[in-house]
Amino acid sequence: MNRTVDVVSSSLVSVASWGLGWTVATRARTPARLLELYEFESCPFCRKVREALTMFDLGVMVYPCPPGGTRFRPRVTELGGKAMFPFLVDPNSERQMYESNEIVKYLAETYGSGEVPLSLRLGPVTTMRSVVASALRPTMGRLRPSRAPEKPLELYSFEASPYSRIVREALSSLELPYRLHNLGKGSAFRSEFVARSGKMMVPYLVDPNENVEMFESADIVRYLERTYAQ
Ligand SMILES: N[C@@H](CCC(=O)N[C@@H](CS)C(=O)NCC(=O)O)C(=O)O
Repeated sequence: MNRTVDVVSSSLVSVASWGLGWTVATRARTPARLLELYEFESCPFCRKVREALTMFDLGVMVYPCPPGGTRFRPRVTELGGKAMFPFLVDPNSERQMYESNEIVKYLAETYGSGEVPLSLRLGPVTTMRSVVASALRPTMGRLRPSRAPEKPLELYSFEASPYSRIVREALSSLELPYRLHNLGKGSAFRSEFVARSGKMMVPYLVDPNENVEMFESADIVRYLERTYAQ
């Protein structure tokens, strides 16, 4: 896709999503063990959970499960009994769950203030604007054959960042697992990130397999394709 069209349409997704996942609403307590989310980038229900994660300032381990994917989808069926996404695993409480609204409520009650932000509890309205947002980039994040990395990658991002979305789509389509560090506006983790990377800009990819750390979405996507696509 032409780069300008790519960035403009990704920005439109953020607008259509009401900009949710731009700022931290209420900082949650950081779980002792990392939460695990099985999802895919274009899924509107998964987006609601990712928005909540940025709004609660929570990181998560992402296992991408694009339609037709074979790397992590079977694990979801094994654990939960069906291939439906999003699927959250909390190793702290040993809870596992489907249903985006249930997951958001669980996160708010277990790690946050107990309250789900109003914008995420408008029922069908909350869901419909996410469905519309997904329709703006229908072909992005489709499954592509890839080689699995030995160690998971790491991505510094926040949900509404148009440039980060382009990278998340690539990670999703290549089924590359990654630790997602959410750095919404107001995140408690921004200063730590700046100390590591030198400036506050996302996306920022860390690949411990190749000792690579980089900014710039276009460069990151090119790197992922060159290194992992088959
Ligand atoms: N009510 C569920 C709906 C979840 C749902 O329908 N997810 C779709 C993806 S957007 C799904 O899992 N489809 C089956 C598949 O992808 O194989 C929720 O809010 O989590």
